[in-house]
Amino acid sequence: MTDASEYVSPKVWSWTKPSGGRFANINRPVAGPTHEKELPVGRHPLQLYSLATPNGVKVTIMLEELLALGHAGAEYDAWLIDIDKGDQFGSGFVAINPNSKIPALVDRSGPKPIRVFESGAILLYLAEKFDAFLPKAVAERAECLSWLFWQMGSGPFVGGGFGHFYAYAPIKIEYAIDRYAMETKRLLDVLDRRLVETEYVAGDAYTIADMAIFPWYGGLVKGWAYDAAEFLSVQDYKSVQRWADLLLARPAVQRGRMVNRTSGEPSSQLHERHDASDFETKTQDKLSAKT
Ligand SMILES: N[C@@H](CCC(=O)N[C@@H](CS)C(=O)NCC(=O)O)C(=O)O
Repeated sequence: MTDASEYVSPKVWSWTKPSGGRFANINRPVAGPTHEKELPVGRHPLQLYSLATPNGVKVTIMLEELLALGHAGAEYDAWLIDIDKGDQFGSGFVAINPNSKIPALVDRSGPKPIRVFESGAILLYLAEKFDAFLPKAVAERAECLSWLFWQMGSGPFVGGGFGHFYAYAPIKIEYAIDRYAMETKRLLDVLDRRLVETEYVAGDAYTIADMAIFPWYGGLVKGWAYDAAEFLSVQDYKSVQRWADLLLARPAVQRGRMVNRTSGEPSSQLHERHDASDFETKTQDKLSAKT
């Protein structure tokens, strides 16, 4: 591995060697499918292809919240896309998300299937379809969308920046860790100051902005992300902690966090969800007890 201080960039970059680190086997500089693979389709109107990363969990929380509100049309099949194995590069997945990243949703309730990719677009699509978790009044709606897009814009600094260089990169680069730790702490402070003023991110009501922000920043303050709780002094963000506890107390949030989860306590892992009863009968602890 070249020492960071010795690297001199060539005139033209080319893909000559694996980049190393946690995602070396899936990182590549081109788009498009690597292999033919159809996606499975279940019996429900909504088909979700995902994994329980922070971006995936946003959508399963929303779907569980919609079902908890009584929207039967939000019934869904959640299929597992294993990004470490390259499932996101199968032809069927690329056809519904040309960007090859989870989550991706197909709405099959109408005459023609509708594909939706990008977690923020999926939250907005579902909120509009079911008229839920998105304020109608202009000012409140603008606030909700502002925070939703704040998360979408800032997420890569937390995940691709801080998380990557602190936890996954094959070498520790002080400059990169400093830069992204500083930005991640600044973002936590932005959120903390907002949550001193309001109960939920967009105001008095629980909205898709909370669902988008919770898996990322709630995950950071609860110590679920990158083993970085101490490093980032997450106990200092008291209002983010208060808000994360408020969301964690919601049964739909608890269920949403379990769907497509492949790590952690076996009782918290529901690899695929095809029926509401799966939470009772198909978590990994129950499945391995049967074998
Ligand atoms: N902006 C996208 C980001 C999605 C994303 O980064 N997904 C990651 C997992 S959290 C992924 O699928 N990575 C696979 C890859 O990069 O090949 C969204 O919010 O939907």
